[in-house]
Amino acid sequence: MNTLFLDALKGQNFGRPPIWLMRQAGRYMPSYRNLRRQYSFHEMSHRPELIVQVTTMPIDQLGVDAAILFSDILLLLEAIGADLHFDEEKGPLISNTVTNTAGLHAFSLNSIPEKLNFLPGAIGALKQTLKVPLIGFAGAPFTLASYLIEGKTSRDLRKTKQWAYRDPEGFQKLIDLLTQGAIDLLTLQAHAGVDALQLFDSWAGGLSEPHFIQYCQKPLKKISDAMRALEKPLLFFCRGSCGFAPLIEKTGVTGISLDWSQPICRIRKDLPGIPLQGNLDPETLYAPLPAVKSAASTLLDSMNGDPAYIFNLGHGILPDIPYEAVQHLVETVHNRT
Ligand code: 1CP
Repeated sequence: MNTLFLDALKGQNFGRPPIWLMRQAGRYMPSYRNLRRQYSFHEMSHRPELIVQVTTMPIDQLGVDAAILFSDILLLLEAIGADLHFDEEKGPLISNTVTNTAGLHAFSLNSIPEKLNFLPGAIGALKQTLKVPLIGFAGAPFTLASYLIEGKTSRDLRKTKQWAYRDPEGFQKLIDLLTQGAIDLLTLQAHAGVDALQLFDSWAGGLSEPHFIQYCQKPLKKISDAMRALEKPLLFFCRGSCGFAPLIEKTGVTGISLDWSQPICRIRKDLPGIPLQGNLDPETLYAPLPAVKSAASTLLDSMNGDPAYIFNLGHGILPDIPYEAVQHLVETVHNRT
């Protein structure tokens, strides 16, 4: 078993830094695109044998040091009652959006175990074959709320923020529901055997500080306490995590996954000890291969010898990134001694 990733999460990695990549199983991989010609994304994320096949692709083909369960943060919304559809062009769409507290009655956490009953089997099968740790994940309440309210990926989160400002009490009810939903999903994955967890609050970077505290930091503290009780390490990612890092650290979460807006060594100076993951700009991978290597080496040099450092991008791999660039990146990190 390759334990570099779990060692770094304990602050005790004295070897080279581990590398895994957010969205490492996806459309930039030729083998993923081939399989996707045969199956819809819905089928691929619901059939255990396909989940296992896709989760292991980046391990077998790239040799990354951790696997992340092939799934999507929006499956939780589907499991609690959202009418979710992945459109080939427009991305995820939800038709029964919620705009006020009266609409919350349509959603129930009770259906999670039944609707996601395919996950424990897929996780169990993965644990039998993988030689690297398996990461489970969930979307954080604010980001999930944004999909339930906007019905799609939104750049400005207008309806979401309008609700939060107009009716804070009602909006809090939605956040509370989704906080418990995230805890239920992470607990299900923990019981099924994942080694670590990551919470994605992708769109929380657009919040004011008081709203970040209320709708991101406080729920994260609850979720982090629940995962500590289960003794599972939990990483937290949001766009804007560099700026909000001190608030994130206060929650007691195991580690922080940083976006690329600041040098990671600067965050390290302010937050000694806590595991830090990141934070190469994902678009670096469009550069010629020698430039990819040089950017990765600069980042590695800046964190040289840090026992709590995990190499990753500052956000997910984009679908049209050249596969060779990702191969080159992984080799660059692996060749560190
Ligand atoms: O067409 C296809 O083949 C589907 C594309 C796809 C894939 C490969 C979607 C639809 N989801 C996924 C997998 C996925 N999503 C993973 C898998 C594990 C991994 O390899 O990392 C994970 C962790 C996610 C998480 C996710 N989904 C987030 C949070 C992380 C992030 O990148 O910010 C969000 C916001 C989503 C929503 C989502 N799902 C899919 C799309 C196209 C979108 C819209 C947002 C986007 O494009 O990033």
